[in-house]
Amino acid sequence: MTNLFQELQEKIRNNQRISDADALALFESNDLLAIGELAAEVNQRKNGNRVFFNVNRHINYTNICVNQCIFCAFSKLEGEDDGYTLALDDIREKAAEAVAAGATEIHSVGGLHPRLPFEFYLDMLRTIKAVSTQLHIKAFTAVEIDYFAKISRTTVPEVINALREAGLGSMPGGGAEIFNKEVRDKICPEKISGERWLEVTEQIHNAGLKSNATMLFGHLEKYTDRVDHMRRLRELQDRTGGFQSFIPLAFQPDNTRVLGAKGVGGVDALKTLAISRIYLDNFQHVKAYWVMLGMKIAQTALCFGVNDLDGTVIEEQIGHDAGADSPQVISKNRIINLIRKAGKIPVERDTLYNELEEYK
Ligand code: V47
Ligand code: SF4
Repeated sequence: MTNLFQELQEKIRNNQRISDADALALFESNDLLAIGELAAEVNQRKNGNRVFFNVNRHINYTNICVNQCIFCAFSKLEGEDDGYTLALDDIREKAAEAVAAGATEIHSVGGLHPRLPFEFYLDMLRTIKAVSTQLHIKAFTAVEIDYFAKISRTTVPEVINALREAGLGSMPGGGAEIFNKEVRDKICPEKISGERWLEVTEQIHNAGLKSNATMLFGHLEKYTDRVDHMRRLRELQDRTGGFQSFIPLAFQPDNTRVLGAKGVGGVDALKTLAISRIYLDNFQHVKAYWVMLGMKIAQTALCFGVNDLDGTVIEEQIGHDAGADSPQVISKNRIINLIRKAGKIPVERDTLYNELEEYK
């Protein structure tokens, strides 16, 4: 074991934080197994041998978006072929399908539509809740919240209150991308800044809602940008404690306008997941989102510090439009088997990490 790994192991065993320089040194190391071993130790202390998943369904209500992020193969401009907006009846049907499939969560995000009024989103939440009050709605990101405040000419706290009253339960972690301005200006120039994403997220947490945090990696960013991104999340989490899980999203390059990006290899994916587990000591959960990683890397990640596999998903569009070759849906049994075959104990959770069933 080299000095770096010995030093970091000591820090971890003494419950000390690793520094930005430590995280950068890990990114620059090629010793994937040593990185994985450290991450697995951190995760073992935090979460033992148990791995969470949930039964959920995605509903992407519209792909029409005023932003045109160059990494996004999902969005369309209004009037373009393949642009769509779901009617409330479609949303009701999808929510009913989800209930029939045993889902406990609806995960719903979409484009920033130029003409839909704020009332549409409130109606959407009410429609889903009318199907089943038991369904937890995890919807919208700081990007949408900021947009809703603009289109309804009100404040972020008022938007959050109205959404909550209509049935919003918590929020997913999208829209974070990479906070560094130089990279962000290249990959999503029209999107709110990293600083604004963090500010809105702080308001979301202060209003008592939990959310997740993502990091889009494998495009134009450098290792230093990844460390900077995680540092800002760790600082915010110190202030609010409102993040549930960290989700590194492996960039899918097909049908996007990111020139020269080839996609994320297995080594980089595992390394990034593992380093995030070691660095983000104040996040309880690190999630391997199988849609972007593929099933085999997501399963392998369970030996590299990851303790959550997201869910059954059903009808994912954002990653698949960009060439993700994972399935559209996986069954609960398949997730349970994947976790068992990694030598771990599958635990079905709800969105807020209440345990529903442990599959010994
Ligand atoms: O914000 C867009 C990303 C995100 C691409 O919180 C892409 O539980 C890869 O945030 N390649 C949406 N990624 C997905 C998301 C998410 C997913 C699963 C669980 C949770 C959670 C959140 O997808 C966007 C953007 O960062 N994205 N295009 C692409 N080509
Ligand atoms: Fe619009 Fe989101 Fe796609 Fe950006 S990532 S173009 S904000 S849908």
